[in-house]
Amino acid sequence: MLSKLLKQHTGPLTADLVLEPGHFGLGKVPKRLIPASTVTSICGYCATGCQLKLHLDEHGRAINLTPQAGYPVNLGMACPKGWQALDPLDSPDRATTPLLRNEAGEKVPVGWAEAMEAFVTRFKDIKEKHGRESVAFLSTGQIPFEEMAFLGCLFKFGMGFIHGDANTRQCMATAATAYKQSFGFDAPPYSYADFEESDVIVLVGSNLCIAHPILWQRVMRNQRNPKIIVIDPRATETAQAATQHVNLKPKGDLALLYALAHCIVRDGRTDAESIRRTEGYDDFVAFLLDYSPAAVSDRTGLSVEEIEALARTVSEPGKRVSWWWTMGVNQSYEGVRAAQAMINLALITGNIGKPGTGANSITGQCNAMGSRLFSNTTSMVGGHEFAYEDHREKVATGLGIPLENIPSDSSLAYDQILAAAEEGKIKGLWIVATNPFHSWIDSGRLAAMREKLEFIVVQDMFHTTESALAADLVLPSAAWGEKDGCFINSERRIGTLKKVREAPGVALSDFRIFRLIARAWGCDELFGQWTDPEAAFRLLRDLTKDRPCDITGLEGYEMIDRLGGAQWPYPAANPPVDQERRLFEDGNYYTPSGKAKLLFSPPAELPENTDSAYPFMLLTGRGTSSQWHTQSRTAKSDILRKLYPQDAYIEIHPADAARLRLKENDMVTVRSRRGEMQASVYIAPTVQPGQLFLPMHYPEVNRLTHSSFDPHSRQPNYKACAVALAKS
Ligand SMILES: Nc1nc2c(c(=O)[nH]1)N[C@H]1C(S)=C(S)[C@@H](COP(=O)(O)OP(=O)(O)OC[C@H]3O[C@@H](n4cnc5c(=O)[nH]c(N)nc54)[C@H](O)[C@@H]3O)O[C@H]1N2
Ligand SMILES: Nc1nc2c(c(=O)[nH]1)N[C@H]1C(S)=C(S)[C@@H](COP(=O)(O)OP(=O)(O)OC[C@H]3O[C@@H](n4cnc5c(=O)[nH]c(N)nc54)[C@H](O)[C@@H]3O)O[C@H]1N2
Ligand code: SF4
Ligand SMILES: [Mo]
Repeated sequence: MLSKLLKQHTGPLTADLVLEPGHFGLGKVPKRLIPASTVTSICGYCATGCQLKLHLDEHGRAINLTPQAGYPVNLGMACPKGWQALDPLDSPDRATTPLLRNEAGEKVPVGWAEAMEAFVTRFKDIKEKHGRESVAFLSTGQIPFEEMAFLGCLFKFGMGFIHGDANTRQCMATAATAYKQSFGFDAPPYSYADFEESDVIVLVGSNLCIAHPILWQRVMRNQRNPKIIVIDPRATETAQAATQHVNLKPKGDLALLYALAHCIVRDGRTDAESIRRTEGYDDFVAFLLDYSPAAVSDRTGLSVEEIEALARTVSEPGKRVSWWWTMGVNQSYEGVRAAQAMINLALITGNIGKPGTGANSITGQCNAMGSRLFSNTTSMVGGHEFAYEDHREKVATGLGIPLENIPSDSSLAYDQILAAAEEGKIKGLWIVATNPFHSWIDSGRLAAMREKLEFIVVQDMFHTTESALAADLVLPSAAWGEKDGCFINSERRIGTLKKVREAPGVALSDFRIFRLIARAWGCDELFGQWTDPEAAFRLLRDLTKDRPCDITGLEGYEMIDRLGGAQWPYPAANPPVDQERRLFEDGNYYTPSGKAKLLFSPPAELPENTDSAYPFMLLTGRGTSSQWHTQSRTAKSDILRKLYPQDAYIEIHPADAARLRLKENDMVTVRSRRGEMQASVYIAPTVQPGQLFLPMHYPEVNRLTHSSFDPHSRQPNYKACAVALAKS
């Protein structure tokens, strides 16, 4: 039944399909129901960044939507989440008023004045007693970047704290770090057109059909009869639809990618011109000597012949090869080096800066790319660094904020913030548009940590998320559709979203909440220019001058819409003309030398391997195209709810199921060293023997996962831990 469900709902629905006359049996639409007008908005779920056309009634309220036909991203398509994007707005679970925990421990509705007083009194009190390192924020990749920047600037430059990180750490930190180290700036080089212009498309740890269905449609539009290779331990929907599935062992990627480079160098299938634009080639060649196909065969689970053949395919002279990766790479204890191993392959074979090529990280959340440039967490707002004095001076001048307010210290990373909370060093936490009590790795630790925290504020559109339930103060926020701003998609395209609904009750946009907080904290004179999202956009735009992400040529929201979205860079000095652009066509990178760096290190051991007590390797990830993360939104749509299994299920190989005498739908207990959960059995050869797969959308899943991190990016290793299975 499950596979049938998955099959039904992986593909996109097109406007034509759904708007076919009489499709809903309505016949002719009565005149009075014809919407008064339409506006466009970028979808608020994934980083594909599809544009939707919202149909408004005569009061300007969105009553329906269709995908936008001419937009260069989605070309008239949307996936089920996009089609149902308005549904969650009407949910009875919406947070409609601030809620404050009283002395009896109950959360009671309060007005904004009382909420602000509690926020300021409690956090100021903690700061006075314990200093500027005692409160942290955890934010998101899912609100407009004007709001993210406001939060980051308010917290660090206005309220005077240091530590803040975003849930992009769970998601994109590896790609961001890999690009920064290799190219000198966090710069995914591609445009979606490259999917259509490639001869060999290699998807590594990416289930595109489920996670980015519209990008899969872009692959399907490729007229070059491409080879589509999926490197994934699971036979995912994408692997099944590809021309080749490379069924490697979990975390065999780094060894495999080095072996591919070994063969390519050995056989002289390199590109001398491209290598001249790199640093470290000789050391890389020496390093690769140890990575012959035979040497990595065990580690990867692949035969020498398979590896040799793959090396030939990804280095065929005259062919355009593109590398694409997502969470199967990023969420690993050695994700940065694995990402860089793909960057290295692209560089040594000359597959960069040309149509249909690239080492391309596909982002996750609608505004993960906005978070990377503007959240003021790991990097300073506008693509700057806290550590550089000239960057601090530029940001201080640009924002009209005293230089002494700009810290030079970098923030603790997400896991370090939570560890500091466990140790009692961080006493206050402000969680904005993320739900870590469900989504963070080894989440049982958060429940314990909660007891140590003096004050938790959760700012969310719902009061029922796992994190909101744990909060002392809930700040009700407007959602996508109820506010303005911009997102940046995976191919660096900036697009606008629009307010087409009123927020329920007294909920306010995150932007307005930050303005209230600035006033209540007493630092609003620093943020006088942040009057509305578009004013903030202009401030931020001007900050990007002379950075690789320079967007000074963009006048404002109207111009972005007129252009069909705009990829960065878009400098005023030299505004680009093409609608779809890739980086590095001139072979110049953003490093001081202008050359890209070839970076590598030996593969490390799995942080938690299987053993006799915990004999299965647990993989986690996305379940269906209709489920989103912790399900706060997708569970609120009657239509989406019908498209996916309601209760947790675990995928197990038929041989393992037979050995354990398990039948389809049997209930099992899945146990790791950290926690356990119940799930029903789904028997399928999609996983290899000895491996199991759990979709991340069920709250118990992260009770099992193992707290281990990439040393360079500090991204969690969500996709490999040891578990045991027993019939319940
Ligand atoms: N429907 C839907 N779409 C989404 C989301 C959602 O929640 N629902 N979330 C969005 C977000 S934020 C993100 S980050 C993206 C994620 O998009 P993806 O990364 O494509 O999704 P995942 O299922 O997390 O992981 C991808 C694959 O990695 C594989 N994998 C696991 N371990 C390894 C390994 O060691 N090596 C390799 N090569 N592969 C491995 C898994 O089997 C899985 O098939 O999706 C975005 N799109
Ligand atoms: N085991 C396992 N765990 C994983 C992963 C995995 O593959 N396996 N993937 C990881 C990845 S890649 C990601 S990105 C994370 C996602 O993890 P989370 O970010 O925790 O997941 P979401 O459910 O998207 O949470 C977003 C929250 O913001 C709220 N919200 C939505 N819009 C707004 C708004 O405009 N304003 C405010 N204030 N709130 C809003 C939603 O109601 C929701 O509570 O999960 C990670 N966790
Ligand atoms: S593919 Fe992503 S951006 Fe496009 S409609 Fe679906 S969720 Fe929205
Ligand atoms: Mo993500």
